[in-house]
Amino acid sequence: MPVYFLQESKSFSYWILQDIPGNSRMKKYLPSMSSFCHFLLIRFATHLAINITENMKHTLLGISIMAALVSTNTYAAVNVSDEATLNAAIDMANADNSIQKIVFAKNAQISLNHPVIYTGTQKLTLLGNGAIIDGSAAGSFSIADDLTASTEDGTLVFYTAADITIKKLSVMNSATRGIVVNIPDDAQGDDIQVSLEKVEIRDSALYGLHIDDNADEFDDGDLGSVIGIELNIINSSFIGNGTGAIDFDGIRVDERGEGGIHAHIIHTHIDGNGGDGIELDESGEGDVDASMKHVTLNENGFYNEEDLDDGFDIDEAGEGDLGACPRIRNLKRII
Ligand SMILES: [Ca+2]
Ligand SMILES: [Ca+2]
Ligand SMILES: [Ca+2]
Ligand SMILES: [Ca+2]
Repeated sequence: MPVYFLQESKSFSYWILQDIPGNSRMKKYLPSMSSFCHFLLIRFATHLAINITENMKHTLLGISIMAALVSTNTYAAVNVSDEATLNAAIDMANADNSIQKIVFAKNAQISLNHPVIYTGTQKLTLLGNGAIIDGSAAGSFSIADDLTASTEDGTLVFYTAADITIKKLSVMNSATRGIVVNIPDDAQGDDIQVSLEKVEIRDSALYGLHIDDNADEFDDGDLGSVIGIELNIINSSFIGNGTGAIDFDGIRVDERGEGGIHAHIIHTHIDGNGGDGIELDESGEGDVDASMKHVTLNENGFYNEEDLDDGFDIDEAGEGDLGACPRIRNLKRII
């Protein structure tokens, strides 16, 4: 009569049922499991001597999912609720590429004194659960005599070419840029995907969202990585950013070198930003392909009264094409 046993998979992301001739191997597995799993297995020990019916298999598989959820490798082990736990979670993800998810406490209010910087190489999802991050004390920028501003700071900064997904998170009052994705110059492989759902970036001094694949500090020149950028935004808002200096947009994408920009935005407000509402700036090989549906672009571009900016600005240069839907008016320039 077979005896079934819960065996840890090599990836530690799920568990499988295995037919084992006897239960003597159970103790061998116990030290590598969490205490929660120990408890489950001790309970199962009373059932191991009997043949397991189809219903029991379902029960075991159901509990196996619970086991996966308590595995420390499925997400950072902290429930992010303040600056210390946010930094701890990001530090864990920076050090352990099996951590791909960070979960915030519901409606957490987080004030930062410094930028939070992700440097990992694995894709990462931030589940905000309605949390609000206030970046008014995080980072700084300088303004030159010609009124151009420069900074390396942002409230949330991602130095990575891996996919970034952010859901139900607000970034408010950033002293510099709200959310920054800085793509390494030597990035290889697939395009980076940046996906935002129910994200609000409001009242940043500089850019609200900045995705930067330009090697130049001031985003001049044509040097960038060989990968492109896919930006997907749904049910989000970018409001009141770019009020600290000239030419800072609600959303800014700088793409250089090989690769293009593919931006798809749905049910989103991009309003009241000092520079452009959104600027997609591409050069070198690659296209700009943009679509918007149910998006507002109201009252942007007011900061510099001598050279008003736009709702939607697309720059496509070098080899490649421009495709946009629906019709876009008042394009600032297309090279
Ligand atoms: Ca590129
Ligand atoms: Ca601009
Ligand atoms: Ca390009
Ligand atoms: Ca191009």
